[in-house]
Order: sequence, then structure tokens, then C-alpha cells
Amino acid sequence: MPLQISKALKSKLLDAQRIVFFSGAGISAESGIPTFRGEEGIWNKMRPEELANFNAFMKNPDLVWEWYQHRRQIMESKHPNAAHFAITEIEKYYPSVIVVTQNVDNLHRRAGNTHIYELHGNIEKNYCVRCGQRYDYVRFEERRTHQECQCGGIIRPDVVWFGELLPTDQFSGAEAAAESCDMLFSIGTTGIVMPAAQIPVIAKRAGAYTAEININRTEQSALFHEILSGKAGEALSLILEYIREVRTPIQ
Ligand code: BJW
Ligand code: ZN
Repeated sequence: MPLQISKALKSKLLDAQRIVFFSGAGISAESGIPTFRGEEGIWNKMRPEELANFNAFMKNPDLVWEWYQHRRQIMESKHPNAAHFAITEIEKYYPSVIVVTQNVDNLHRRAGNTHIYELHGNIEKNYCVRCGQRYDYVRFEERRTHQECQCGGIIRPDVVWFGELLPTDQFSGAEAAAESCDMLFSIGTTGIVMPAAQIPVIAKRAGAYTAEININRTEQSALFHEILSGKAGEALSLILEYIREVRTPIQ
């Protein structure tokens, strides 16, 4: 059955003022970037405990660095897809459109989304574990082994690993957006990684209309008022099509 949006969702889209798009790896799947979990997910091939935590990095910085350099090269060669671009277009129709993403791939920014909270960091950046000095990925583009800062500390990717706190400004901005939105779309995430998965919960508790866009059911599906069962690109293009019919751009 072709993807459809319900009457309830249409009526919310007609009247909404503040929309939050909460995204996960599935929104970038149509760009060719693998997700984490599921059959083709990278955690099926690589063990998170060996790669995505600080102790693993300090124990074997070359292995972890090489893995991130490899992923950076993949991400660099990929482009934002219809889902990211639909959000850019939707921004024109509402006073507030905020992206809260768990993704580190920078595709929202590259698509022109302007208000973005990055809960798990950004793979294009690095910083020194000792002095905090920041470095661009570009500086180390060709380097396959780990790099050291001028202070002698090891340089790590600016992403959030398991057991680490999320950047406070990004998480508190995301919480505030969720508390004050009137609609939230959760797109392409299994919704199991905490505390990020709290964002849709906060929005719903605060009275927002919540919808999940996913090709599969998730552990969080029961939370949402509505499920759009399909690909992110298709669902968001459909939503944009409807918005174009019923709203006037405000910018
Ligand atoms: C499509 C589609 C299409 C496909 N269209 N849909 C119990 C034990 C141990 C730890 C914990 C525990 N309970 C809680 C914790 C803490 C832990 C946690 O939540 N673990 C759970 C896994 C259990 N959380 C943390 O450690 C966090 N920090 C924290 O809690 O700090 C406090 C603390 C301090 C000290 C001690 C303990 C706690 C930090 C979490 C950091 C997560 N980092 C990663 C890696 C980022 C860097 C990198 O990229 O390498 O972030 S893990 C990975 O998961 C990544 C993602 O952002 C995150 C979420 O994944 P996501 O986006 O949902 O992707 P998938 O693959 O799971 O799902 C894709 C979805 O898309 C699927 O549903 C598909 O169906 C769908 N899909 N194609 C639409 N075309
Ligand atoms: Zn340093």
C-alpha cells in the first residue's frame, strides 16, 4: 500500500508552528551510509565495545583512528538525500524547525538545515584528549595512524562514545526544543540509545503530536501517535508535498 499521511497528521501540519525532526542513522541510509544495527548494520561487523568507547581508543588508538578515517572517507563521498532536503524546504513554512540528530555524518548541515543539535558529535571534527585543542578532519585526511597534539596528548574524533556524556549545550538545546514543539518526527532511529531516545518522550509528555518514520517497527513505536511505515525520503517528500499545498512560505 502506498505511503499515506493521516487526517490527524494533516491537520497538525496545517496548524503547527514549531516542528522538531529527531533523526538517526536511517535518514542517511538512502545516501548509502550504513546504519548501526540491523542486518546490514556496522555493529554486525565491528564490535562497539572495541571501537566506540574511550578505553578501547586509549588501548588501541591506531585501530580506532583508522576505523574513523575509513568511515570519514565513506561519508565524504556521500550526499544528503531527499529526506534531508525535504527538511530544508519545510524550514521555509514554519517559524521554528529544529533538527535534533544522533548522526555524526554532517549531512543535515550539508543539505542546508539551519537549526541543528548534534547529540553524538560530528565525525568531521577532532580534539585532543589532554588539552582540548580542536582539529579539523581535513588536516589529517591522509593519516591512517593516530595523531598527537603539540601538547603530546592523543587526538580523538569529536564523537560521543558509550559511557560518555553528551555535549551539554547540544542536549539541553534539544530538550528545550522538544519541550516547546507542537510536532515531533522521529526518523530512522531504533530509539534505544539513551539519553537521546528521551527526546521524543519529552515532546510527547509536553503535548506535542509525535510521529515515527521508519521502515521497521522499533522498541519505541508504541510511544508515537502515528507511524509512517516507509523510507525517510519518501515519507518526508510526501509531507513536504502536503505542506506546499496548504501553507505559504514565511521566509
Ligand atoms: C530507516 C531506513 C530508511 C533504515 N528510512 N528508516 C545499559 C548498559 C550499558 C549502557 C547503558 C545501559 N543503559 C543505558 C546505557 C547508556 C548507553 C546506552 O544507551 N546504551 C544502550 C545501547 C543500551 N548510552 C550512553 O552510553 C550514552 N551516554 C550516557 O548515557 O552518558 C551517561 C553515562 C555516563 C557514564 C556512564 C554511564 C552513562 C552515550 C551514547 C553514545 C552513542 N554513540 C553512538 C556512536 C557515535 C559515534 C560513531 O558514529 O561512531 O551513536 S552508538 C550509535 O547508536 C550512534 C548512533 O547515533 C546511536 C543510535 O543509533 P540509531 O541512529 O538509532 O541507528 P540504528 O542503526 O540503531 O537504527 C537505524 C534505524 O533506521 C532502524 O530502526 C532502521 O529500521 C531504520 N531505517 N533505513 C527510515 N531508509
Ligand atoms: Zn593537546
